[in-house]
Amino acid sequence: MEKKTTTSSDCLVRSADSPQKPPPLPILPIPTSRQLEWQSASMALFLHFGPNTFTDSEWGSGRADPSVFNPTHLDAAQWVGVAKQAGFSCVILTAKHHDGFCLWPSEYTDYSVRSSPWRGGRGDVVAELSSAARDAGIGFGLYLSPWDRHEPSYGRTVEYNEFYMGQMTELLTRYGEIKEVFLDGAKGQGEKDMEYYFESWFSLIRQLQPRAVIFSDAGPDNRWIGNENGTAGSTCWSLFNRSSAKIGGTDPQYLRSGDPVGHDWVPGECDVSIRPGWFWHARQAPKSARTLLDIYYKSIGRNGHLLLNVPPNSSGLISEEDIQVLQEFNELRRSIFDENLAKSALLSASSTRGGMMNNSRFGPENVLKEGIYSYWAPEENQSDWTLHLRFQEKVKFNVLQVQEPIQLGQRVIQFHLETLNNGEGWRQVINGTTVGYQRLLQFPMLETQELRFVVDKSRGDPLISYLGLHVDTFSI
Ligand code: FUL
Repeated sequence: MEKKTTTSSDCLVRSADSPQKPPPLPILPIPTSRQLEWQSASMALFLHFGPNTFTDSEWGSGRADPSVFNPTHLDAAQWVGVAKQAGFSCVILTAKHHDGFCLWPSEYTDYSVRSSPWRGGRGDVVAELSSAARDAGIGFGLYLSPWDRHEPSYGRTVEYNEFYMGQMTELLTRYGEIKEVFLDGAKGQGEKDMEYYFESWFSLIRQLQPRAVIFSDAGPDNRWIGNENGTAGSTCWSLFNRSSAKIGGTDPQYLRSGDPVGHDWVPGECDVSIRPGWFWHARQAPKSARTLLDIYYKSIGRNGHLLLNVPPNSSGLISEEDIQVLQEFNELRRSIFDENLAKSALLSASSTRGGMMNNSRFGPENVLKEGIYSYWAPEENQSDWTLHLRFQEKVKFNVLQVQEPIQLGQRVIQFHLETLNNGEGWRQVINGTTVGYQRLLQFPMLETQELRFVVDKSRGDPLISYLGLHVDTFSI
């Protein structure tokens, strides 16, 4: 009998018939579907607006006359248009800030737009903004301050919780879909002592708006990052222990970095204002586009979500100088990230789940496809986890972008990049900790024809869904 020799094309033909290896098991905790949707939206625009806008204050006393609220040119479509053009996928409005003034006509207080001259007392900012956001196809979220300096029942626990939940119900039933409910933990010193019934509030939000993520210092869905300058830790886990956090009193370092052994999935949200204050003040100017780019690297680039505040001014519009900065910020991001130099590389991996010749769906080429649902997975039980990139000619870059398929858990603990230099062999050039939804690393310009991305430590087999090499000539 003639001996049959096997060719590589035989292998491919045979492999096409053999069953596919399924995805690896997740490593818990993993995100819920609403958290996944929120995380992939990446950036939201925060809108601080209310009597403070007209009285040059930040923490209104709750005693400002409602007649101060009179934005003569309010145009919610302009706010939403600015957000959309600058690449933001959601707008979040201060429906009520600490001063207690309601931007919608609440039935539980007369301290609202109803008592103001704006639109003859028949206006509703929440309604105008929610409908503008819907028309533009972007998400809508709300901030309802627990601390209320106007409401007389504040300080009487049961009464105020009833009042607060009544207001929350109005907001979550009148204005269509709500993507995020933002609860801050601020409270002035010496304020009346009282308890907030957070568990009841969260249950109510789940009942009325099951797709909305709930933000607070301690989650349940996303956590405050522990500072108001938009900066996540350079190690940043979405893993967290809710039981170790207290709204209004959590260690900022724990919030910044998360918890590598946390049992809950509570990713960080980085809030920061484009201006020094949260509200608009005539004498304040916006940050530069380059400063926003730096914030982008330290929030989005560290597995965070960026919530950038752009406060409308007293005429009811986002100011021209802020729009200018947002446009520039958008252009900077596009010119850095639209081109991925890794796309011209020949890719290989130390191993591939299901075997290279088995027509595996986990091959290294997946790291060049956008999104987290296609990814490279190594074979099980390996000691080496490497992606190798070879270029036809030398490439130059100074930014690395990496993503993990977080639907299967956050895994990578530590990684590095190494380049092959003529005669000198492989040289480690940059290293980092944690990846998560997205990691961006900046470094001095590198020039090389061969490159390895190596995972040094991981909570299980590492999975990589995207690898980008970019050039940033703007950062200082
Ligand atoms: C804090 C508030 O005290 C600030 O005024 C601002 O609204 C910020 C986003 O949250 O808790």
